[in-house]
Amino acid sequence: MAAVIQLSSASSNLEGYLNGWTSGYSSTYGAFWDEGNGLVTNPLSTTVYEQWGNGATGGNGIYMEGEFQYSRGNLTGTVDSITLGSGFSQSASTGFSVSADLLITPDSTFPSASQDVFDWAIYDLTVNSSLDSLYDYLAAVGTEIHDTAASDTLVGFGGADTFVFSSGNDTVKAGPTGTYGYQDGVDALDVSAWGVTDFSELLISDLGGNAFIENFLSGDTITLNGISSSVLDASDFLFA
Ligand SMILES: [Ca+2]
Ligand SMILES: [Ca+2]
Repeated sequence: MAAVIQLSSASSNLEGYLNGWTSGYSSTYGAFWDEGNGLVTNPLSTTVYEQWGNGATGGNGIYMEGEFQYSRGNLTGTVDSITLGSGFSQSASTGFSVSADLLITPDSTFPSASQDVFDWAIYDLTVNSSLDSLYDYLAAVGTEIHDTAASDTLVGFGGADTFVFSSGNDTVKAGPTGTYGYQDGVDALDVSAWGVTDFSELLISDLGGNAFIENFLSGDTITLNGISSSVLDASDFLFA
């Protein structure tokens, strides 16, 4: 299992997006929400909440949806989605809202019954206004990162990432501390949407110290920053 990350036009440059989101985010210590109780800042361990959100009104914010309980720093239950965006708002009647810039679908292993990396991610967002522990969580579970049809800048994390390319001239590189570029032997490159069925159909070269992968039929490309093309072989790719 892995967390699934979907970029949008707003987060197409994921490196720039994560830096900008962090600088425009300030924790208001967050709140839980469910339809029956509205917004709750001191959650009860006996209540199942449907949302948790954090951010200053009108600024960058985050909220998650699912069915979860919270007690003494320990979130349990299921989280279905995590959304990062701008224009944060909260309402007792309808819960939280942000522009849906970056959508993360968590894997099913977290949050677990005990305190875990997912809880630290919430803690870091709340106490330090930081995504650092969310990056640690994404490293722990691995990710599937889906690009947009345009040209994107993707960043990975410390675990096994599968970068899924649709089209465009995309780049994979390290972003903020705790994010990573392509890690050979750890990460995978999914070019199945290109319609490429075999390694020999890819044109691979070195360009300015980066590995450069071309689909010469469509003109779609992938640049792996700081990677030598010599390390790439069929085992690094997922084909159609
Ligand atoms: Ca990785
Ligand atoms: Ca793309």
